[in-house]
Amino acid sequence: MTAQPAARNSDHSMFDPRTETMPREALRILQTERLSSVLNHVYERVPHYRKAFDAAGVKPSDLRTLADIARFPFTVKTDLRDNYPFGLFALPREKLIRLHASSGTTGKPTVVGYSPGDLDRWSDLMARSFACAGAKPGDLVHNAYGYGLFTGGLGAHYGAERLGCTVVPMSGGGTERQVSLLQDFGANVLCATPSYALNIAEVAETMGANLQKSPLRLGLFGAEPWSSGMRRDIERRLGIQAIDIYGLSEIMGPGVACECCEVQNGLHGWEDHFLFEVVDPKTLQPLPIGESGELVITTLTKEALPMIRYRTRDITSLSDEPCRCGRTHVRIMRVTGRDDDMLIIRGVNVYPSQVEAVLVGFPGVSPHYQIVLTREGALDAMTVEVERTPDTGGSEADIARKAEEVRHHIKSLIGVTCKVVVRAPGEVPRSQGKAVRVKDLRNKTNA
Ligand code: DLL
Repeated sequence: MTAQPAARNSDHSMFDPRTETMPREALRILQTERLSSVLNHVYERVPHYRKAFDAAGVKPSDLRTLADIARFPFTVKTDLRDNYPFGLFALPREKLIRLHASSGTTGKPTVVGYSPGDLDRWSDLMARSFACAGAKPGDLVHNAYGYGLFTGGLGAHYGAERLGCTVVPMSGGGTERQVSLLQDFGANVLCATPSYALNIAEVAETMGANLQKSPLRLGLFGAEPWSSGMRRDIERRLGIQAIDIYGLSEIMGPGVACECCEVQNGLHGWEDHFLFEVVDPKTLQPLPIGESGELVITTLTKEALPMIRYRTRDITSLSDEPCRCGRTHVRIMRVTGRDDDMLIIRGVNVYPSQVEAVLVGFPGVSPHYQIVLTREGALDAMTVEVERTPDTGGSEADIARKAEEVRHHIKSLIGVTCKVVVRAPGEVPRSQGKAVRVKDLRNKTNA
């Protein structure tokens, strides 16, 4: 292999500089080798994949170049549910040392499992992500991701330890206590969902705790979509740099991709362990790099639960433009929503993140919101519940004026007609983990 180019910042901030700056051609060769091996692994060990490959008329040996991946079938969430709980595992359950699960809104949970090697690689990739975000060995990491079946808590925990940080395993909830310990311990790094980070910032303000003056300088936020307005708000209120981190349990958990603190424009997806594609969500045909569509991921090194062409439902695009940080791995642009989050209100397609983008920074309203869907006759109707800031007037006339301003803004920027309800400060439910942005009452309301 040719010599690796020196990375601009290899002196301090990369966890694995050699791999993170690998020339793209070398990465492609590595991916092809690993892909071929994982296709063989699942064909031999997982009846579901053998059946699916046979039905599609492909064999692992048909893979000659990376582009041949397009001949292989997709995997979807229902494949995991249909094989509940352990049917897609490529190793006997006794060889696994950890299970996680995501609850989902309907039916059985999705169960995922890890071999010792899988956990080791996950810790490395999370350590890589922490370092990419700007964390350093010796930092004190306050981890407010939920511990338990959710992958956020333990994923961040082991990654931060692997980097050499001191971890405070807080989990979510008990927000006053979180604020006190953030201050008392002098945390440098906060891990949380963005909506919970905002909740922490707000509680700190009401407690009179000035986190902006504390040693806190960095946040790794993910597990739900968030807008750039929300990022600015969190950065201002906590006095930190807020970094976007992405992942999903079916693929590993957090740490599949992470923004670099140098550029913060797209999340480096770790291509030595994952193959990323973007496909048209309707035709399922691969799209050229740069075009927006559904992200599809194949794991290249997972032993217990390899995933072949997993349809994430997340909408994004890829960029292979060189990044100033020196990392060569592809960038996954900010995930603004899932295709199954899309609402169709009177014929207009709306993502909750678009509503958020209108609300964050809007004068007189706080960035807490909820979208309530109801049915009016044959049509879906959307009510946006926002909250006035404590310094905004609460008279009937003030509230009516604010509601009209917000309604008008949503109509002119997103093109959708909705009702707006302005609530008093503190009335919109606060998040402790993943925020519930949409309350769907359509089956309960039919005028
Ligand atoms: O949310 C893993 C995670 C934990 C990622 C902590 C980042 C930080 P799941 O519960 O399986 O796993 O949910 C995965 O959450 O398909 C996206 O729709 C969404 N998601 C995750 N990260 C982001 C992000 C974890 N940075 C699903 N931006 C994914 C937007 C995200 N959406």
